Amino acid sequence: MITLYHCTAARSFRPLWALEELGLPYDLKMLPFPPRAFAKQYLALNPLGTIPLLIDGDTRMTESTAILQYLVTRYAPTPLAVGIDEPSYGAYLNWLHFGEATLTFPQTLVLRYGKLESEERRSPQVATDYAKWFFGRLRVVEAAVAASETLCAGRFTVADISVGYALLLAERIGLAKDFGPAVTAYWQRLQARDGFRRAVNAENVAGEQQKAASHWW
Ligand SMILES: N[C@@H](CCC(=O)N[C@@H](CS)C(=O)NCC(=O)O)C(=O)O
Repeated sequence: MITLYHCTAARSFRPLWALEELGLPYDLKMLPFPPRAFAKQYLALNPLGTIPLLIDGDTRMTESTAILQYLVTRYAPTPLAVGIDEPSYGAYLNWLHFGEATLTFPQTLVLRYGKLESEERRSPQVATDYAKWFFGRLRVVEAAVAASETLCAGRFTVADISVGYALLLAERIGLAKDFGPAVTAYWQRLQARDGFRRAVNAENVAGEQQKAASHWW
């Protein structure tokens, strides 16, 4: 059985969503955020203290987009992956990693210096600058989803989960009001998916049962 360590609305939502889309059984362990402060026992499992941690037999992974790639190749075949022989293979890998490496990075600074730090350490300048940086980068998503329902391959893939999580995070930190029209419509389509709704429900149910949901927004 796959075990996923998760905090509400953290990057571990990517693998949670993928597990629901794939219909795989899993055990969801909820932690308060940040675990390094509020669940110190977690450091014995993941010395980084970061979320996600996915354990599947002897496999242990802590990078959310690598976990997406792992799940759709380890539990293949699935239309959620783009095969090496498909023309969109390169675009697929690019979007898959773009979601974390290019989009989520500036959001992290908006979150940290806009909300998480103590009052005296907050920096509206940093938060504003990195919000602008995020929107500059989001322009390529706006163009892609204005032209197509999904990012690549003419179907929903884990690349959409990777970028979709960045949109979820943007909403939680107050940036969604400035999405362009195509990204707004794309984000609505993603949220309407059964797999997305099941993931949100699983997060809520496990959070309630384990009394661990500590919200950071
Ligand atoms: N690149 C990693 C980043 C993991 C990460 O930084 N996760 C955040 C939550 S969204 C975290 O654990 N922050 C708490 C901390 O750094 O102590 C990924 O994509 O999974």
